Amino acid sequence: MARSEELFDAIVDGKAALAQSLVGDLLAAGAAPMVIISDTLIPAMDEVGQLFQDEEYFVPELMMAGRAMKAAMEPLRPLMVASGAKPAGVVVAGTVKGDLHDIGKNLVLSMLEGSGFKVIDLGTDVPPAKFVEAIRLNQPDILCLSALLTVTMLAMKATIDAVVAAGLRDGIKIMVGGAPVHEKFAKEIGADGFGVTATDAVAVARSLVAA
Ligand code: B12
Repeated sequence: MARSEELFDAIVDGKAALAQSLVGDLLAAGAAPMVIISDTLIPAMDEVGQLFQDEEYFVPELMMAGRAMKAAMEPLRPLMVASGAKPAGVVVAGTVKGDLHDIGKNLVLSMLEGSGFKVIDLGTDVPPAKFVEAIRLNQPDILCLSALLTVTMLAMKATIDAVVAAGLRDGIKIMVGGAPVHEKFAKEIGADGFGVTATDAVAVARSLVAA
């Protein structure tokens, strides 16, 4: 499917209701959820990021585009879950403390769910202690951490340190990602896996469970 220009513009212009109804139209016309995401929604958010960087957009426009992206994802999420195969593992996930960005994290989690993982989403701005508590409670195979701000990358390390201090590190694999995160950093903070995209997240999660 080529990019839907209407949907692209609806996201960039922050029109949540329109974006959601256009997604409904595309689904009704037979478009695959993942194709809508990869061909239109992600490029639209990239465009929003560029406009922000070029100082054509400011925080209110970012917020509106973020809301439109969330609204567009709503009808897609259950479909991605439904297309999943048998359970592949349990994942506890969240955006780390101080960071409110969740669009990429939600995309990663939708892809993981769609690939058969059971996902426990702790949301955004999650303090290390809350991750530790969720690991104790749910005994997941994987802890998945997302960060979009350079400053909150440090909270990834604090989270991993807290998991180690709680004596839970041996029983779990840790995967990190988000735009500013890179492989060298992931290794330095003691993560087991790192990915750039939501598609990577699935491949990395599968390999961590298999290891
Ligand atoms: C939308 C947005 C917002 C929205 C967030 C809405 C929401 N509910 O998420 C709002 C308006 C709230 C916001 C606020 C801020 N933002 Co902002 N935001 C963005 C923007 C435009 C898009 C982010 C996004 O959703 N991208 C689309 C998704 C699909 O991509 P993604 O998040 O990168 O996720 C993908 C990968 O990274 C990966 N991934 C993500 N997590 C994980 C985890 C794992 C394990 C793996 C494997 C992969 C993975 O998979 C995803 C899909 O492929 C970016 C610019 C950009 N182009 O990235 C700036 C950006 C991230 N924001 C930025 C800034 C500075 C801020 C603010 C500080 C602005 C301000 N002055 O107030 C605040 C901070 C608030 C806070 N405490 O978190 C900067 C960060 C700079 C930096 N390096 O630190 C950016 C880069 C903009 C810029 N160019 O300056 N923002």
